Amino acid sequence: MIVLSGGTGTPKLLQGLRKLIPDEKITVIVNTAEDIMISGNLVSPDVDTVLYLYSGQLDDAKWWGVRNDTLHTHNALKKMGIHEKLMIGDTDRATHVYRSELMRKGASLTEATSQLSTTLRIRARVLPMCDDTVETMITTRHGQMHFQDFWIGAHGEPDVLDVKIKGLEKASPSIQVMDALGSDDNVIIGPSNPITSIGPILSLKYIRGILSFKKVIAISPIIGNAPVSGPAGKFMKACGFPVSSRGVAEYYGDILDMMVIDKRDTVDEKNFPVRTVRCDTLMTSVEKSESLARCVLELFEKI
Ligand code: GDP
Ligand code: FO1
Repeated sequence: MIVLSGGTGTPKLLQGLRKLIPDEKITVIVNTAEDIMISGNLVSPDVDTVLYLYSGQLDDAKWWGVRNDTLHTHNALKKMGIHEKLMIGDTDRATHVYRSELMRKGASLTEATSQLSTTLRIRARVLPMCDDTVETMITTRHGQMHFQDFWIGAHGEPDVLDVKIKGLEKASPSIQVMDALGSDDNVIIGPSNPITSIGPILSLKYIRGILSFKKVIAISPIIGNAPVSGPAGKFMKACGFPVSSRGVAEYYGDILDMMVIDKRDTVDEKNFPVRTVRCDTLMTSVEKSESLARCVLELFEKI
């Protein structure tokens, strides 16, 4: 099973999926367009969330960082006048240092992630979507800024005029991503931000073409006219899509075989661009994540 993931909604689903399928049977292709250098090391928030989930370290109250992490280095740097954009926990920073040291010695992000997975005894295959540098840039009336400056620095508050993924035109999926897609027919697009988490993966060359030959089921991250959390609504509006499950289905287009929408969703299913199935998609507990994952797995039998 292949799962396309960002750093919050889909990891919640993975938490349930791993109760039903052994980790070694899962390949997670993870967005890297929110990656950022902090104090000389590469932070890959979505990849790290997935790694921490599978290694049992994730702070699943925030869905980023390590549970009970300390901030000694971050706070010491602050006293020295270095204000890091992201609050980096000490154990989390060790991951960034380990990754960046490997990369400084010539490893790709994919190779460094594989080493990290081995070190953390992770059996799922966690694949960054690519090894090229890609950056999500948000345009507001104050100008263009990095996703993390918009989301953390500006608290996600400014109106969004446009979203651009810098570097995507020159980026390619890694060989490992291509191999994984070549050897598995079932793909779940998790309930992640369509524009900034799934969009970058789908926009890489070859990906849409390959997915059109696969069984692809997406879970909508939008219920009614709002995302469950985060800035997806603002981003969809800025990109010209309705903020609804229909908007998500229109954005994903004809790669989809089915879309799971929430049982409470008020969307009109008449002339929906793809076959829909209703489930409880609000994953407020591991049990609810598992039951959504079970529903999705059963749907693959019906395609
Ligand atoms: P990010 O990388 O932190 O932005 O995380 P993702 O892109 O993976 O996830 C963010 C998206 O997950 C948001 O658009 C939310 O609406 C969606 N989301 C979060 N929790 C849930 C949930 O329990 N159910 C559904 N359906 N969507 C969720
Ligand atoms: N999100 C915040 O809102 N504030 C933070 O200080 C913060 C630090 C941080 C450190 C490491 C990491 O992997 C993620 C972190 N996040 C933080 C989450 C991150 O900004 C975004 O939510 C993700 O990029 C979205 O996937």
